Amino acid sequence: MTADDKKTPRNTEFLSPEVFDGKIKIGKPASSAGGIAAVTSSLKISVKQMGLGRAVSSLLEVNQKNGFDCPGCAWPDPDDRRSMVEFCENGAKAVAEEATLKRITKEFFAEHSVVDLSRQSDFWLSQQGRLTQPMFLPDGASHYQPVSWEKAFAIVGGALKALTSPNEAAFYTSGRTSNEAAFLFQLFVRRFGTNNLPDCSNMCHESSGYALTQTIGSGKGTVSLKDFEFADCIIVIGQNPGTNHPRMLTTLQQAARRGCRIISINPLEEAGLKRFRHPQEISGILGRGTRLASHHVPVKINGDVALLKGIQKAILEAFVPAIDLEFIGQYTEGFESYRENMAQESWGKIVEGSGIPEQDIREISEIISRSKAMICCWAMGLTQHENAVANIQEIVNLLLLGGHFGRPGAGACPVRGHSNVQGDRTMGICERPTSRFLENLAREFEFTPPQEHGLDTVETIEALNRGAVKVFFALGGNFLSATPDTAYTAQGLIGSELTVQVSTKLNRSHLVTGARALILPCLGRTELDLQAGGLQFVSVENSMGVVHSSEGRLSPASADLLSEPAIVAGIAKATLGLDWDGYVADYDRIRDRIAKVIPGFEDFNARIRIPGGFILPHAVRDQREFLTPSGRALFTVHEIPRLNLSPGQFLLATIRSHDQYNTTIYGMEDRYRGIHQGRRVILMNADDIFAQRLTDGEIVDVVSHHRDVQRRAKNFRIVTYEIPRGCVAAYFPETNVLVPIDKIAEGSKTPAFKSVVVSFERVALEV
Ligand SMILES: Nc1nc2c(c(=O)[nH]1)N[C@H]1C(S)=C(S)[C@@H](COP(=O)(O)OP(=O)(O)OC[C@H]3O[C@@H](n4cnc5c(=O)[nH]c(N)nc54)[C@H](O)[C@@H]3O)O[C@H]1N2
Ligand SMILES: Nc1nc2c(c(=O)[nH]1)N[C@H]1C(S)=C(S)[C@@H](COP(=O)(O)OP(=O)(O)OC[C@H]3O[C@@H](n4cnc5c(=O)[nH]c(N)nc54)[C@H](O)[C@@H]3O)O[C@H]1N2
Ligand SMILES: [Mo]
Repeated sequence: MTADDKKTPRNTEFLSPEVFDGKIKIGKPASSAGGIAAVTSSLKISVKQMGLGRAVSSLLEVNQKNGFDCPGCAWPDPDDRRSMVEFCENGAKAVAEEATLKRITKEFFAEHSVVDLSRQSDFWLSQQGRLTQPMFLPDGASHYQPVSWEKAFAIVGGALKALTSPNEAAFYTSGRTSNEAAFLFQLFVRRFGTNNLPDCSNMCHESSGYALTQTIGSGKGTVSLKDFEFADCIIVIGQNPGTNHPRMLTTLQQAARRGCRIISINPLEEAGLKRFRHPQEISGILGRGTRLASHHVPVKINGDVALLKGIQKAILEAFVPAIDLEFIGQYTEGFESYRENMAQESWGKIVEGSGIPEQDIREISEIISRSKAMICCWAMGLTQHENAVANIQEIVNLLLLGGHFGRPGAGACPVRGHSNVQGDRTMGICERPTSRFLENLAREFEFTPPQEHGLDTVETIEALNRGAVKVFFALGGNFLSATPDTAYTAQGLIGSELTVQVSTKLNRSHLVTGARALILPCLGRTELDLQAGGLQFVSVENSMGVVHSSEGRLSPASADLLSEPAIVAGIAKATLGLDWDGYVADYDRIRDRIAKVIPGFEDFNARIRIPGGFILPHAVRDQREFLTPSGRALFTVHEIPRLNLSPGQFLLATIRSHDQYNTTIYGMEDRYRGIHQGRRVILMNADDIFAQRLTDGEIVDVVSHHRDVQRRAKNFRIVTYEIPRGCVAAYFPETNVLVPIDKIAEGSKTPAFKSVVVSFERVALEV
């Protein structure tokens, strides 16, 4: 510790080191995904983190029927064809990240001050290994200090009890949390007296849930994995499965081999949608692999409403037999005004808004109009814009037009991110709970839950900045780095009294804290969870509503870790005097209560023990029943958004590289896009680079513009890339400083992470 550290005002200095990475190398984007490189890349990371033996044994357990659920993504597991190793490169990396043999001990925290740590890159922080014991940062201290669990709980309980109102605390959840932990967590928070339950979903698929609930009466996707075997057309829009849901490529490969048409709609032609070389097939290793997308549509960033309207207009103009008038008459409403609006929409605006020529749009609409069973898959490319809800409702319109709901091989498929983000919502992690949910909770637990809606993620940041939230508690995640407007979020967190992070790995949210801070290290999903009642398993819900068990197999990273349910119970006891020891001893007891509160979970403990689990009921999928107020699905009308860019301004989409898991950076490679050994890049069209008098390789600062406020991120290298003109892409979380806190989606309030208006300023690089 230096004298200097003691004087430095804690936390404020580094939100992320903004130094240019001089080692960066740019190659050609890949023409296929998978292949042997996928195996070698994941093995390299796995062996580096865990050594060979542990690498092999842990990978054998992923997504097996009696093993643990992969923490990588929420794509479902096939029922019948689970090969011995359901291999997935990025799943393997996610496991390696958690099962690493590296450890962060109290000596580490004694050696490094918080300010020192905040000077390190996210990659460095991610590489330090697993957190092993609870740590406390007292007011004014420069270093974290060890603390007992009991003392840690007392600190949290004390701070919560001292608040004037329960609404002065906010409780964030990230989507790896199990159903059991999530259920206890929301129960504790509501018994404490608030609905302030922001979650990562607010930044993720909130727009999907909102848009779907309004139009089809359910917020979840309407397909199961089986449907992919019957689809004759699959649209993948605003999603990069090759990196973020690699197991989906196997599903797409099987579909492509059957002759199913796959249409990719994305400003970038991602390698994962071009060809797939299955690493478990000989032809995948030696051959060229399977062609996946038969058509790629390079839509402009946020050009999707325009494009989808164009496709529908063309279908309405030319392919009347393709329109399922019977379905429309029987199950929907709003068709006439929708049709009228489509008829009036101008091709000029459609082509300008989407960046796609009329001819190409007509070609795509012809394929779609021939489909008898179509699935639309989407992810963040649609959900993170101001008009995100409109994006998704145009998908719903397109599906309604052909009657693609409640029919085998057809439906809406929002592809979820975090492996249990959907389950956490089902368990009641939601700042706007339904009154039905609250009634069930009240009946089962005999208390009066708060009725008033709570704060979502963006509102929490604003409340922190107003001083209205004083205690911030996070069950997982990395709130500081994952949220928009990093500097503003930091300011809010720094102004609070106490920040608490339940975590497995070190991240920047441990370094930008309230006056006091706690790190509470927990078991990860890969680890044995031994409680008084014996070994425990947990449950999760995948992207298609299948609930199944997940049981860790590796020895815990440290003897001092607690499970998430145990941590929640500890805090409930310290705050409200609740005795939840029985729940912690035996998670069956939590599941018994879930069964009584949440529809679809009847007989939970028996059904969760069936290998592969059980599927939750879904009115649209199972009965073609639309639970909207009118009982009908809704056609909706949306204007094509106007982009309003000034000269020199571009629309920036902030995206994931191949070597990261959200804010956790596994490595510096984005192999499929040809970006090596660096992350501070701006992918830009060659003609735009020329027109801006920039050059490839030049270093620029990126400045974002919103409502007269400018935000800046320093030192990015310009990279020539196939991307529509006027559009640029760069990685998150480095660019989160640029995302305006007050640019959010209408309805869902999701930050517009994929629609940031930016310009560039040349930098004279000091070498
Ligand atoms: N390995 C790995 N797996 C992950 C994650 C991870 O970080 N790493 N994250 C998990 C999480 S939480 C999530 S939510 C998912 C995210 O999965 P994705 O949604 O696939 O992730 P993103 O990288 O945000 O990119 C989305 C895609 O949208 C495209 N896009 C950008 N703007 C637009 C637009 O305006 N229109 C259209 N049509 N496309 C656009 C981008 O080019 C990109 O290909 O993945 C999950 N799985
Ligand atoms: N610019 C930009 N910003 C974005 C996005 C974007 O596309 N662009 N995407 C948004 C999306 S889709 C999402 S979902 C959010 C993600 O936001 P978060 O979920 O908050 O962030 P993560 O990076 O996934 O969280 C990583 C941390 O979780 C902890 N962790 C890992 N496993 C466990 C576990 O089992 N238990 C506990 N308690 N902790 C664990 C580790 O300590 C790790 O450091 O980011 C959002 N932010
Ligand atoms: Mo996400």
